Amino acid sequence: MRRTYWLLSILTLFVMSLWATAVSVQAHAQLLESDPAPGSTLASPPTEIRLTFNEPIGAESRLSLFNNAFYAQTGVESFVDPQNPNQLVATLPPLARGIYNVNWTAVSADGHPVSGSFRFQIGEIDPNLYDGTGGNEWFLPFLLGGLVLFGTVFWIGRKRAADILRET
Ligand SMILES: [Cu+2]
Repeated sequence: MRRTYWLLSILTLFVMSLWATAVSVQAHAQLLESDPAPGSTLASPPTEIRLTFNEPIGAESRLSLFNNAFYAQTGVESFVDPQNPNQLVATLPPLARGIYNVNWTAVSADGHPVSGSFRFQIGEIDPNLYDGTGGNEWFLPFLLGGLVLFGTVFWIGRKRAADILRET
C-alpha cells in the first residue's frame, strides 16, 4: 500500500507539471512599454511609434493610427523590428498637431492575437485626454481550451492511477 501512495504522489506531481506547462504555453503577449507613452503630450511630432512586448510577436502584428475624427492616418507603416522581435514599430509621416489614437494587434507565440489602444497628443494640452491603456484578451477560447485540457489530463491521470492500483 505504501508503494501505491508513493506512485500516486509521483503521478499527481507529473499531472500538475503538465498543467503548469500547458498554462505557460498559453500565456499571451503583454504590452510592457510604449513610446510615445499612453496619454502623453508631445511638444513635437514623433517620427515613429515603438511598442515593447514581453515576448517575441508574430509578423502579422499591426499598428494603426487614427486622428481624433477617427480618420485613419495614411503613410503609417508598421512592422516587427528585425533587431528586436519583442517590438512593434510604426514609421510615421509628418504629423499635424492634435490627438491621435493608436490601435495595435500583436500575435502571441501561440498564434492568438491580443489588441489594445491608447492615445497621445501633439501640441497643447487637452484636459479630456485620458490614459486609455489596456488590452482585450480572448478569454473564451482560453477558458474552453483550459477546460478540455484539464479534463483530458484528469482523465488520463485517473486511468493511470487505476492501472497502477490494479498492478500492485
Ligand atoms: Cu492563446
